[in-house]
Amino acid sequence: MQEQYRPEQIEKAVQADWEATHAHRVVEDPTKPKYYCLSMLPYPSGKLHMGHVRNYSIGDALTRYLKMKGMNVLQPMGWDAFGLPAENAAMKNGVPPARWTYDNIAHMKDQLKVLGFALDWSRELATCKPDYYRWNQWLFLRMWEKGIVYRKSAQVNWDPVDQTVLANEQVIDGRGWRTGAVVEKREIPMYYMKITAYADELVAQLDKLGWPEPVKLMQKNWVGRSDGAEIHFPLAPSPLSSGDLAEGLVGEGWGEGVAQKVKVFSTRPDTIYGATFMAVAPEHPITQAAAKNNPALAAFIEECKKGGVTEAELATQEKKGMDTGHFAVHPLNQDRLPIWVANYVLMGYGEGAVMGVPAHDERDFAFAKKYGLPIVQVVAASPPPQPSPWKPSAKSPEDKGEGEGGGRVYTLERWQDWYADEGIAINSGDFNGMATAGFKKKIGAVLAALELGGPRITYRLRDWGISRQRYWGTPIPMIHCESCGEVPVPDDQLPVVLPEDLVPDGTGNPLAKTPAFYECTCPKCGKAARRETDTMDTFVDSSWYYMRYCAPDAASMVDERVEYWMPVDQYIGGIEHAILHLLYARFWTKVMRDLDLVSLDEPFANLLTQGMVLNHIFSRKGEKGITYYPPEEVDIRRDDMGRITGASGPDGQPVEYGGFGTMSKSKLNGVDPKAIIDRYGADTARLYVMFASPPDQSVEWSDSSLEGSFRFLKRLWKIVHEHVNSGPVAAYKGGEVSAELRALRRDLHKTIDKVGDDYGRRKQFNTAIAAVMEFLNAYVKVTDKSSAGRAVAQEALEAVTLILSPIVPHICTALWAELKPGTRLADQPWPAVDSAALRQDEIELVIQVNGKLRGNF
Ligand code: ANZ
Ligand code: ZN
Repeated sequence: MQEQYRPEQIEKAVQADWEATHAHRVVEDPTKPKYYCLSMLPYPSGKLHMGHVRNYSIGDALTRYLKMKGMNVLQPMGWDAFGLPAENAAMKNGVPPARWTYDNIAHMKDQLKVLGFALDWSRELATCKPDYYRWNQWLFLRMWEKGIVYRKSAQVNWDPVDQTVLANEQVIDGRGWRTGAVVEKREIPMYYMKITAYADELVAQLDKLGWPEPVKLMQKNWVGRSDGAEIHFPLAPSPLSSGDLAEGLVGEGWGEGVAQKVKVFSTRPDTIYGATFMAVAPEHPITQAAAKNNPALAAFIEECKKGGVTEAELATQEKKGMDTGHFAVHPLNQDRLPIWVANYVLMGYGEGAVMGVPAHDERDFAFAKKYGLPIVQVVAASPPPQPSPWKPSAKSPEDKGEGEGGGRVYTLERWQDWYADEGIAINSGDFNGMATAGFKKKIGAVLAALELGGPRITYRLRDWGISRQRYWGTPIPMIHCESCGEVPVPDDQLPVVLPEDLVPDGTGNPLAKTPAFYECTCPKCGKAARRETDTMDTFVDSSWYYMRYCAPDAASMVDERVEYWMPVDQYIGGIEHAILHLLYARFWTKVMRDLDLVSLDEPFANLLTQGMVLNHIFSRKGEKGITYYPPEEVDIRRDDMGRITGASGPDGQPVEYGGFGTMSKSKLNGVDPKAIIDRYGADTARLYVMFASPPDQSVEWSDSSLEGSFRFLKRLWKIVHEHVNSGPVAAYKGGEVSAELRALRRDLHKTIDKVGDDYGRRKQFNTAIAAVMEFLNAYVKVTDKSSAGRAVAQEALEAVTLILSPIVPHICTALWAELKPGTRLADQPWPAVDSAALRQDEIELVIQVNGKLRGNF
C-alpha cells in the first residue's frame, strides 16, 4: 500500500472504475424498496459554486447510505437551461444563447464528475432540448383544452427606446437597464395558468408533507386564504356639483345595474357598523369615473401610479388619499359614507375597494387620523383591555355635519394592535352584545338575504402568468389567425422548435423578427397566420423535470416508470426556491393528476433546505462607491480569541470588515470549488462542507477547517496504512477478547449505530463525522497487537471505511481495496451492528450526596 495519501491519483482511478462499471446506473426493480433522492437542478451559469458542492454532497451522502442499506436509489441530474442570463451573455459576447448554454453544461458536468457524485447520468436532461420542452407544450395544450390555460391582458414594463418588454429585474429605479429610458406600463395579452383553482388543495395538503415548518408557512401565506364577506354599498345620488357617479360609470365596462354600488371584500364583516368611509383603489372604475370632472383627482391618480405596486411597498408608504365628493350608503344603518381614493388599496386584491373601519383596522386608522374622518368603536374587548384608550370626542357629534353615528364618535390618539381583536359587538344595531366571532358567521347570510353581498373567500395567490417576451425559452404552441383567432398547434406538429442560432441584441425578442419562425399557416383554415413568439416562464421547465428523469426516453410525457419512482422521497435545495418553484411544481403535479397522467397528489414527500455557504466580506468606501476585496487578498488581523480586529487590502491601506455574508460574485467573497479540489481533492471538499455544520444551517467558510478536513483524511490513510503494512490478519470471528478490545468493539458498534441513525433518520452528517473521528481517537490508543487485537483492528477499519464512504467515497474505496483485496467497496452493504458487542459488562457508578462526590463503584 502506498504510504502517502494522494487524492489526485485515487480519485481519478476510482471515478474511472465507477464509469466503466456503470456503478451509479439504476433500473426500476419492484423487488427492492425504491428511494428517489433529488437535488435541485442547477442553472448552467458556467461554474459550480460552493453552494452546489454542499447541496449535492448532502444528496450524495444520503444516496450512498441508502444504497448500502439495500434500497434502489435514484439520484439524477440535469440542467435548468433556459433563461435570461444566457441572453445577456449572448448579447455581451455575440454568441447564440444555445452555444453558451451547451458549453456551460459540458464544463459544469466535468466539474460535477470530478466531485464523484453517484449520479445516474444516463437520465441527464437539459430543459432547452426539444425532446424535453415538447412536453411543456403538449401539457400546455391539454391545459388549454381544459380551460386551465387562458389568455388575458396584463400590464408589462415597456422600454420605449428599445421597443421591448422588460422583466422586473431589468427595471432599475423605474428605468430600462440598457437604455435608461423611463419605463412605461403597457397592456398586452398573455397566457395564464389557473393555479388559483388549486388554492385550497395547495394549502390543505401541506399537512402531509415532511417539509420544514417555515417553508410550509411561506407557502400557506403565499396562497393567503382569507375568509370574510363581500359587502355592497349602494351609491348615493351625488351632489349636483360633482356630477352623477353612476352615470359616469356607464361605459366603464361596469354593465348596467352593476354600477350602482361599491363592492368591498372584508375579513372583518363583523365591524361593518364601524365603517365611516369607503376607500377605493386609484385604478378602480369609480375613481376613473369620478376623475372625469375632477382634474385634481386625475392628477392624484397620476401621482399614485408612480408609487410602488408591491404589497410591501404599499404597506410602508405614507397613506395618501383624496375625497371623490361622492357617497355610498351603508347597507345596514343607511349612513352616507364619503368615498375616498386611497393609495393603500390594491386594485388586484379582493374588490379593489374597502370599507374604512378606522377603529379596528390599522391602515384605516392612519388614514382617518390624517384626513379627520370619524372613528367609531364597534368591538369592545372582553375582558376590557386596560387602560381604555377610548375617549368620547371633544367635538360634539353634531359637528360632523351628517350626524351619522350620533354619539358614537370617539377619538383615539395612537394605534394599538389589540384594537383589531375580537370581542363583543357594540354600536352595532341589532347585533349589540353578540360575540364578534358569531357575528362574523351570521352577517354573511344577512347580507345575502338583503342581496347586498354574502360570505366570500379571497386568495392572495394570483393565476400564473407564463408568457415571457423573451427568446430563450419554450415556445408557446399557439397560432394567431385573423379568421379563426387563437388556434392551438396540433399535437402532430409538436414540438414547436426554438431556433438555436439567433443572437438577441437587446431590442426585443428576436423570434418576433424572424419570419421563418413566426410565419405559418392556420391549422384550422389554412390561411397565412402568425405563430406566437412569446416563450414560457422558465419555472414551467422546473415544474416537472423530476418526473422526466424517471422515464427520460419515454415516447409520451410520462410512463409507468414515473409511478415506480415518484414521489421524490427527499428533495434538497436552496431556501430561495421555497415559494415559487415548489408551489408551481405542486400545482403542475396536480394538473397532471387531474389529466390522469400520474396518480400522485404531491411531488416532494420530504424537503431539506440546505443552509448557505458564507464567507467574510471586506470592502472599502471610495468616491466611486464601494469596492470589495476577496478575503484571500486581504491581510487579516485577529485578537487572541481569533476575532477579526482589522484588515488591510493589497495596497496596505485599511479595509472594512463586514462580517459573514453569502458567497456572491458581487461581493467577491466566493470560494472556487475547483481551487479546493485541485489542491486537496474532492473528498476533502466534500468532508469539509458536510462537517462544517448541520445541513440546514449556514456554513461560515474557514480555511483552517478545510485544512483540518484534509489532515483528517491523511490521518485515516496513515492508520490504515500502518495496519495493512503490519502483515496479514485473520478476520474477527467473535468470541472472548480482552477488556480493552471489548471496550473498543462496543465503541465501534455504537458508532456504526449512531452514524446510520444520523445519516438516515436525523440527516445530520456533521455529528456522524464527529462520531467517527472520536472513535478513531479511541482506536489509536489501543495497544493490543495480538492476533485478536489485529482482528478487532481489521473489523474496526473495515467498518470505518464503510460508514465514512457516503461522505468521502474515493478514499474509502481505495482503503477498502487495501483492507480486503479482491473485493469492492461498491458491493458492500452497510455494516451490521453487533448487539452483543453493545452490551456493557461494567459501568462506573458515581455517588454524590448533596452535590459532593462521596465515592464510586
Ligand atoms: C374591514 C376591516 C375591518 C378589515 C377590520 C380589516 C380589519 P387579508 O387578511 O389580507 O385578506 N382589504 C380588502 N381589499 C383590499 C384591497 N384591495 N386593498 C387593500 N386592502 C384591502 O385582508 C383583508 C382586509 O384587507 C379586508 O378586511 C379589508 O379591510 C382590506 F377591523 O375590511 B377589512
Ligand atoms: Zn384560421
